[in-house]
Formats: sequence, C-alpha cells, structure tokens
Amino acid sequence: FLAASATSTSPSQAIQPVLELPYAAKDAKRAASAVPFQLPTQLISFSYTPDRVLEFNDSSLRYFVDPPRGAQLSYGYDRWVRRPEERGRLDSLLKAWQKFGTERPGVLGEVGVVSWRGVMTKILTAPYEERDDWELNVMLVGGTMYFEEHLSEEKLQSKNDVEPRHRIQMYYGYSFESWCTSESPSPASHSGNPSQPTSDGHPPGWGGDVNTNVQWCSVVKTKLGNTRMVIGGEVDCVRGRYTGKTDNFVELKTSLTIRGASDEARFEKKLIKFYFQSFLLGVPEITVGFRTPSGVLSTVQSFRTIEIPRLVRGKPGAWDPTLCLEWGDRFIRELRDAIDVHSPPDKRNDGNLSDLPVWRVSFSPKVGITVKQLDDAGIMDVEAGDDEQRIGFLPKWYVEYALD
Ligand code: 0WD
Ligand code: CA
Repeated sequence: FLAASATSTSPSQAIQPVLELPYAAKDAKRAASAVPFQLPTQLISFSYTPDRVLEFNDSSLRYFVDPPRGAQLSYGYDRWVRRPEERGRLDSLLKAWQKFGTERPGVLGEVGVVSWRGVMTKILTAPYEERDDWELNVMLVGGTMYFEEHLSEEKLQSKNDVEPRHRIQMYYGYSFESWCTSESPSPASHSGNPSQPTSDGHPPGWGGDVNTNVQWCSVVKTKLGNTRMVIGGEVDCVRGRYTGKTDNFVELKTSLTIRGASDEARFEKKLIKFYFQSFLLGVPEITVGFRTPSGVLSTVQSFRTIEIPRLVRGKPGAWDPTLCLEWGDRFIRELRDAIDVHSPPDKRNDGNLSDLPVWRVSFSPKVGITVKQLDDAGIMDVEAGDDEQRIGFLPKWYVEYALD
C-alpha cells in the first residue's frame, strides 16, 4: 500500500484516507485467480416517460430493427430533446428495489452492493483506465453498500457545456438508437431508400425523434465473488419479443469506421467498456454502427458479449477481464472492511439515522484509489441539490425503509 498522505484537493471532503488501494498492475505476471461472476437475472424493470416520470411498466422499451445503411446520424439533431445533466442519484433504482422487496420479501438474502451499472463499469475497468478520474460517494446501511457517482460542480458544468463538435458526436449515438429501434415488435426491418421520406415526413427507418428523457431500465441481481449485487441500468432494446429475461437484450453503440491498424487497436481498447457495461446487466449482444466522421452510417456489426475477450486476446489493444473481476472483488471487500473498521460502533447499521457516515472514493488513472470519510461540510454538499430529504445521498424514506 502507498504511504498515507492526508492532502486533499478540497478541504471540505477530507479527514484522512482510511484506505489506499494502489492500481492493479496490469502487467503483473501472476496467474489471475478467477473470481466468479454470476449470470445476472432481472428482478424488475421500469420506464422513464418523455417527461422524465418514472413508471413501473415497459412503455419505453424498444425493439431492434435493422437500420438502413447510409442513414444520416445527424438527422433530427435540431429536434433533440436533451435531458439536462444531473447528479447520478440512486433514487429510481431504490424505488424499484423497494418495490421488488415489498412484493417479494426476503427472496434475495443479504445484498452487498446496490449501484447503477455505469458506476460498476467504472470500478471494474479502472485497471485499464488511462485518462479519466472519477469519484464515488459510498454509504453502508444495514450491511449493504450504496454507490453514487460524485460529480464535482466543475464536472457537472463541463458535462452540460460540451463543445458543439462533441455534442453532435453524442447525438450520433442517440440517433443510431432511433434508426435501430421501433416502438413495437415487428419482424420487418427498416428497409427502403433512406433518402425517400415516408408518410410521416421522416425518412424510412427513422424510429422517432430523440428525447433522452426516455429510458427503459432493467434491475438485475448478480454476484461477484461472494458479494451479491443489485445493479440497475439502461437497456437500449430487445431483439424479438420481450420475455422479462435478459437473454435478448441489445446494447447499441456507434464508433468511427476502422481504417487501419491503429484505428483497430483503439477500437479494441474501447471494447473493454462495451464489454463490462453489457456483461454487468447480462446483455448478450452489442450492435455497433460504424460511421464516417460526418455521421453517415456505413456498416453494422453485432458482437456476442461473451466472445469479446477472446476477440481482443493477444492483440495490440488487449485487456484481460479476469484481472478486472479480481480487482473489482478486492475493491469491494477492502472498501467494506475499511468502512466497517472506521465506522463508530454506535453508528453502524442501526445507529443514529441522521448521522450515518458518508465515504468518498477517489480514483486516479494509473495510481489507484483512496477512500476518505466526508466531514460535515462534505455531507451537507452531498445532501443538497434537490428537494428530497436526504441522509447522506440516500433519500430519507429509503433509509427508514431499509432499516425497518
Ligand atoms: O447523469 C448522471 N451523471 C448519471 C445518470 C450517472 C449515473 C447514472 N445515471 C442514470 C442514467 O441516466 C440512467 O437513468 O442512471 C441510469 C442508469 O444508467 P446506467 O445504465 O448505469 O448508465 P451507463 O451505463 O453509464 O450508460 C448507459 C446509457 C448510455 O448509453 P451509451 O451507449 O452511451 O453507454 O445511458 C445513457 C446513455 O445512452 N446515459 C445518459 N443519457 C443522457 N444523459 C446519461 C446522461 N447523463 N448517462 C447515461
Ligand atoms: Ca447505447
């Protein structure tokens, strides 16, 4: 372990590190001991409506259709209804988890981690992350750790003020989702001449204008090593009929057309994120739309999620998923132990509700992770930002329910 240094970037966050996990050396020559990961199964699903209202139904679920080659991914850009960036609160996942627990009490046993899938993806891919740092807020309530992504004010700001060039690239991804999906399950593909408008005034194959408020989310249970986890995430569409299982879920991605060896290596590096993002929710298929720099869809290729590690093995951009699982398992166990040891005994689990400790995990690429307990100012910062009454970052209603 690195020597403990108590210097903090923001005076309001810090007490002192309670845990420092150095970067998992990816060139380690040891045989990675396989940490098992249980196939995820869906517990419950929900939808966000165009007005960003959460509903426990599948109204926002979309169905895969083959997109027209040559489709223009900038189509509809000026009509994009864009959801403002917000803090990655757990509230809707907790509502779903509570609903499941109320309807089917006691089926799951002790759950070690509750998190959005995007956060778990960041944790597992950390050993290979070379550029982006990230932070989490963590609370331990009744034996379960809750993870929330922490975005500083500057990070939130910069996510909202993206450059036009970057903004249109983000839109290409959402537009591809529209070209690839339909509101109803239908065997017909989006065929026809993409330059010829249909009766609704849109080119054939267009699945409807983009509104990023709309999402369909699946909540699954799984297990990493000995830790049972409940993970929620957005699912782009299903192939064929929806059965309530994850086995025909499809993740949609766009990427620049590969033109040479260095493009290929870059794509293979990117596949680690595609892989873990889908793997964590049990999504078996990733369909990638390759596009020109100006946003014309050139080719479409589907990958079977479980085959991706074999595809990159031995290549220039190679990565090893067993190392990530091992790192993730170690991260979870050591974080939990550190929190346990440093929580005042009277505030563990059934202690004073309003006073639960909140922990800040900070990850720096190529360095590793530090964990600190937030001081009062840090906790106030985490609690603020909306009208919900909170204990740390968790809604008060949820903490009361969880400890009941
Ligand atoms: O706003 C935030 N900072 C966060 C939002 C942080 C963490 C979670 N969330 C929300 C998500 O919007 C969603 O409602 O939690 C829910 C589940 O997210 P997830 O599935 O865990 O998120 P992730 O795996 O990171 O992303 C999945 C998809 C993305 O697809 P691509 O193919 O680009 O990976 O969710 C979408 C996006 O389509 N997405 C967003 N869309 C609009 N605004 C955002 C966002 N901030 N984040 C993810
Ligand atoms: Ca996607």
